[in-house]
Amino acid sequence: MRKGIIAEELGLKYPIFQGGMAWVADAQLAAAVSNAGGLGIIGTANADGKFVREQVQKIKTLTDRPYGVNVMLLNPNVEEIAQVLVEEKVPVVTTGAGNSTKYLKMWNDAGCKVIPVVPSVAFAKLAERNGAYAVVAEGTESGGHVGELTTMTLVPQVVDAVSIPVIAAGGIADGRGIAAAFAMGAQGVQIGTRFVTAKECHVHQNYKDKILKANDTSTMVTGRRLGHPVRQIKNQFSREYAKIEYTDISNEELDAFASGKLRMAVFDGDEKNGCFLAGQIAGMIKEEQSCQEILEDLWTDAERVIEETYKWVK
Ligand code: TUI
Repeated sequence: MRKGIIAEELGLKYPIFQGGMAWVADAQLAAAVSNAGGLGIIGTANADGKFVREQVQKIKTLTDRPYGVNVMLLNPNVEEIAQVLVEEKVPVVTTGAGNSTKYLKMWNDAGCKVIPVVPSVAFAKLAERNGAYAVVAEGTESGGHVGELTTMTLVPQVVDAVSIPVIAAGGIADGRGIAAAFAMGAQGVQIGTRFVTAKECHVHQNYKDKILKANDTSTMVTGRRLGHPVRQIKNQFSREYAKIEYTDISNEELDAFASGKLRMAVFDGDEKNGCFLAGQIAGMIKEEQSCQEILEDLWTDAERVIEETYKWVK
């Protein structure tokens, strides 16, 4: 199968991005994905500029292939990080959880290819107007911070609304998802949850096991009241949060209740108190594999699906 324009322009073997997952996607995971022919993306969550510079310098020692850095726009250190990415001449910058307008020019001027993650047509058009290279249209099936629209409805509407390339995300973990994304007009995909279980991913084994044991209804969304809906695997933490979310608890107390819980999941594997971000497709992921195995498997599976589905229109 031809790898397509976006992969050619970015210098990738496969048009497959690894999501820049908060506290999960470090330089080690991103380098493994880039070395295997996808686009590895370092997640920066709430980190500071120093941490991001160290991660970028580390990935430069681990791979000669293109890579990206995701900027979480709710991060109070975003200005400092934006500058680090310019100084380090990061090839691809993706953004999430907010409006990237303020930073697009400085990153474009520095030669970074900027690819905002968008939850709606309006944000996709805004990104295009401001000079984005492409957009990731991310459906609510995703793990972590989510919008309202599904991948099935969002991707074709974004494809129709903009002329820049569209990458589909949310609910994709195998060749069927990739084939569906191509059918909807996307030129590539971004995958998160499946890479959490990658052998090169450093998360606590309990986090991987939660995904490997999940089924189709294992995730839920909390945080709508504060305007930051987050999809995660159901556990004691998510149930307790849901129980208090619409009581008379103050916003500050609610925020404090969730603070640090993702790190408890990632680093301590705290099954009761941790917040295990994962997408709705977690139920499909049944084995730990290397990044190379994941990418090869995804691509051969997509080729097979596309050949087989042709019979339905012949
Ligand atoms: O960003 C993500 N996923 C994330 S970020 C994250 S860390 C976090 N920490 C604390 C609170 C919330 C999150 C974990 N997972 N995905 C990309 C994404 N961006 N999905 C949806 C959006 C989005 C939402 C609103 C993009 C733009 C947007 O604009 C709203 C506005 O008013 O600017």
